[in-house]
Amino acid sequence: MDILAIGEPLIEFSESADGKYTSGFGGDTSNFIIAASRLGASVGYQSAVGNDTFGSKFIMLWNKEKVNTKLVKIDPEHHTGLYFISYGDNGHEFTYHRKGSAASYLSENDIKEESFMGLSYLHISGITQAISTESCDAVFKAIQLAKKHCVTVTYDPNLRLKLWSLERAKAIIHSTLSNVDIFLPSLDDVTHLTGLTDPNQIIDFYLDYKIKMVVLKMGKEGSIVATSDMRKHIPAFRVKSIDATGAGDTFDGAFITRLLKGDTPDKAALYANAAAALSTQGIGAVNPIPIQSEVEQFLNINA
Ligand code: KDG
Repeated sequence: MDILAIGEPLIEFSESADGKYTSGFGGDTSNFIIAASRLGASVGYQSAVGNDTFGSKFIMLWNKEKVNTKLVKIDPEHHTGLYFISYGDNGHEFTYHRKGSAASYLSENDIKEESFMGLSYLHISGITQAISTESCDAVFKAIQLAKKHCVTVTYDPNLRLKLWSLERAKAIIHSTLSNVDIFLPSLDDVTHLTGLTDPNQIIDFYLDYKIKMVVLKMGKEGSIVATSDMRKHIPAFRVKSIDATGAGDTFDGAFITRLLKGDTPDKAALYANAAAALSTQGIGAVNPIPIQSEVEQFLNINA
């Protein structure tokens, strides 16, 4: 397995113009791992779902998407989480029904050393740390084992202030960074976390944590890839966007997959910008995630 992600999947209900809701799939780490698989990586997911209809739908989805589910628990006592996406003047807004969900009961005991042997990348997220103290501890244990087995740790803070306070988020996210190799935040998230607005100052701030690579996602402004001796701005692609839900997760999945395939960081970021742009052309998180040939075709025409 190339990449393992740990986190919570959420059944999605997305509002249409007529006020009706369409069901789909979401959950940042699940979106991420599906993107990586669609773009050519060999992937696995560690999570828990309820013994309910929504849990079964996720298992079917991951099987179809070639995501290894060996580490997905079916929890008979807790439900699969869900969320609603509503659209307003400021883009999308999420309403969660996830408290007490199966994935929020993931704990340190679920994280086993053998999962990290022979693995290339571990992808984790601030959302997995925010949903419960048990799953936050599980993330820290996973990072510790990843480090022990020389697995590259990639981290998206995915700051969701409906799940935890800014103070707690700052404390946990910033203490996670000392063991992170590749940090993939959105500009919006790190503006909240640092109080800074200038992308270069934000990058300097995070490179001081001795993170090997910071990849700043700036939506329509593209992305910046930075290491201690390189910094490059990669412009975004212009597309007709409908819904940006999951675009950051698609970017992360595409970026890591391309690094795995041997791309340089700036080439991987160009590819990830394209994949993320394409993922905004449909409603919801998972449906519009592109496959490899769609990204390649788009790059042939637009790059
Ligand atoms: O990045 C998109 C996710 O935020 C969405 O799918 C729902 O996982 C989700 C969350 O916790 O917000």
